[in-house]
Parts: sequence; structure tokens; C-alpha cells
Amino acid sequence: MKDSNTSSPVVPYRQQRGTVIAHYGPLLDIEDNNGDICRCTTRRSLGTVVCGDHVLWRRSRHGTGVVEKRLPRRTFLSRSGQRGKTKPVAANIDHIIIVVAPSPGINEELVDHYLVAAENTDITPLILINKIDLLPEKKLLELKQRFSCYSDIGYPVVFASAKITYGLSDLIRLMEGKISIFSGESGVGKSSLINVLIPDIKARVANLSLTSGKGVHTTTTTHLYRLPKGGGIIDSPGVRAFGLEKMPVARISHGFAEFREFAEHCRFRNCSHRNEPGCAVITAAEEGSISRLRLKHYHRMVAEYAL
Ligand SMILES: Nc1nc2c(ncn2[C@@H]2O[C@H](COP(=O)(O)OP(=O)(O)OP(=O)(O)O)[C@@H](O)[C@H]2O)c(=O)[nH]1
Ligand SMILES: [Mg+2]
Ligand SMILES: [Zn+2]
Repeated sequence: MKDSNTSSPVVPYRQQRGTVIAHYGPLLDIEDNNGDICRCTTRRSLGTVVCGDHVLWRRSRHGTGVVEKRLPRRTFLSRSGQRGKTKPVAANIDHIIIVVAPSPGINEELVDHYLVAAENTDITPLILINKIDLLPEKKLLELKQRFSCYSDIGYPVVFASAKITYGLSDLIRLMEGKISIFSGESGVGKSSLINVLIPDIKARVANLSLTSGKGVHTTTTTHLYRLPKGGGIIDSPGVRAFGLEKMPVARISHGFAEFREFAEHCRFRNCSHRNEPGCAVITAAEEGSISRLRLKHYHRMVAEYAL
């Protein structure tokens, strides 16, 4: 009997699942189910893929591969770049670890932007204050006080140092089996922390002599690294700001959940908590029940991003 397959073209490689672990312009590094990595091109019809995306791909000749389809995403983090253009950051993340540090400086407004983004997805945020080795005890206590407004409302706040490997054991447990992204300004030590958490890899870290000022971006591509006990960490380039897309005020309020119990007692239902009479949120801020700084950031975000 004639073999009907003999006349059809040979298909040497089967389609398989993979994960995007890095993006280099049009090329992607795909990790297969065995943890092997293959540099791939993409089908034109593929659309945008980002680090953490699950895809269908197949090997081709010369040790490369082709990504053919992006699979549905569990979570997706994007930000708004210049001129309001959406910039995808990463997909299928469980945790966002918001890293700040006394050098180059603590930026709570950036933290609040990340929290609004995280609260509007299923990504769990955690705040990590790195480089505490730089702080004398008094300054450290001040900083703990300053960040108590976050721990009081339920966000984990970790004080750590990549340099002296301090404060990371809880984080290691939390990250096991999950995908986490380290985000924050350039120079706060995201790559340094990742190098401590995964000693086998060598994420590029800024040379001390080059970090005298802000704006030196050492990490230039988003990269997923595997953790020894399962799960992974995504290193991402530093940002100056984390722009949000335009959104309804309710979604901004969602990132300021501690205001809610007070907002229910404002005299006006649509109170902006700015200068209305009978505003229970302003009273709460004056009495120290909520953070004045967070209220200020809320107003700024409403002015900038509310639809
Ligand atoms: N003193 C001190 N320095 C640190 C610590 N962690 C990182 N650094 C230093 O901070 C500088 C910046 O660290 P990176 O890890 O490159 O920072 P990054 O956040 O990855 O920066 P980008 O890749 O530009 O976004 C380097 O010189 C590190 O050696 C720390 O815990 N303590
Ligand atoms: Mg880096
Ligand atoms: Zn109000």
C-alpha cells in the first residue's frame, strides 16, 4: 500500500509549549519544558509578546526556532510610556516586588503608582527597601516609620540589603514556585538582589564608579531567571516613572483601599476628597489615620490619569 505521507513535505520539528524568558528586538529567547533555551524569530501574525508569555513554537534548522502563537495570559503588567503609548512589561506574574533604596533615593510616589497598577490586576505587590547597610540605625528607624503606612494597610514591607545579604529569607519562601518581577528606579539594586537570590546567574550590575548619578540604566532588557526551587524572577530595566493608562477614578481609588472606610462617611457621594465640606478622608489624613502623602499622590494620580 502506498504511504500517503511520503509525498507531503517533511515536518521535522513538532510544535511545543515554551516560555519567553527574554526579548532582544525582534528575537525571543524561549525556554522549553526541559529548561533548554532557544533563540527564536516570530511569525508576523504573532502580535506583542513579552517576558513571561507562554507560547507555542517549533525548532527550525541551525538551532533556532520560530514562535507561532501566544497562549492566553493569566496576568499582564503594562505601563504608559511617552505620549501615552502603552508599553507591555511582562505577563503571567504572581508578585511585583517594588524595590526602592536610600540611594538613589526613596520615591513613594513611584511605589503608589505600582500599587495602583498591581491592585487593578491579579498581581500581588510587595515593597522591598534595599541598601539598608547604608543607613545608620536612627535613619533606618525613621524609614521604618515612614513605611509603616504601607504595612499598616497590609502590604508586606521588607528591609533588605543585597550587599550584606540581609532580610531576604522571607522573600525566598514567598517567591518559591511563583513568578516575581523586580521593578523600580534605576540603581536601586534589582539586579544585585537577583544575583544574591540566584547565585548561579550573573545579571549585569552597575559598576560603582558609574552610578554617581541617576539615569544610568544597567539592565536594558527584561529577563526571566529560574529559581533553584521552582518559579522565577524577572529583572527589568529601571524606570524614572511608572505611567498609568487613563482609567476611571474608581480604579485609581482601588489602589488606595484604606481610604474606603472613611470615604463612605463623606458628606457627598462623589466627594473628590480635595476641599469638600464634610470630607471624612481629609479629616482622617489630618488625624493621622491615613497617610497625607498617599492622599496627595491620590490627588495627583486622579488629575493625571482619571478618564
Ligand atoms: N550599599 C549597597 N549597594 C548596593 C546594594 N545593592 C546594590 N548596590 C549597588 O547599587 C548599584 C546599582 O545596582 P544594580 O543592581 O545595577 O541596580 P538596578 O536596580 O539593577 O539598576 P538598573 O539595571 O539600571 O535598573 C550597584 O553599584 C550595586 O553594587 C546594597 O544592598 N547595598
Ligand atoms: Mg539592573
Ligand atoms: Zn471625601
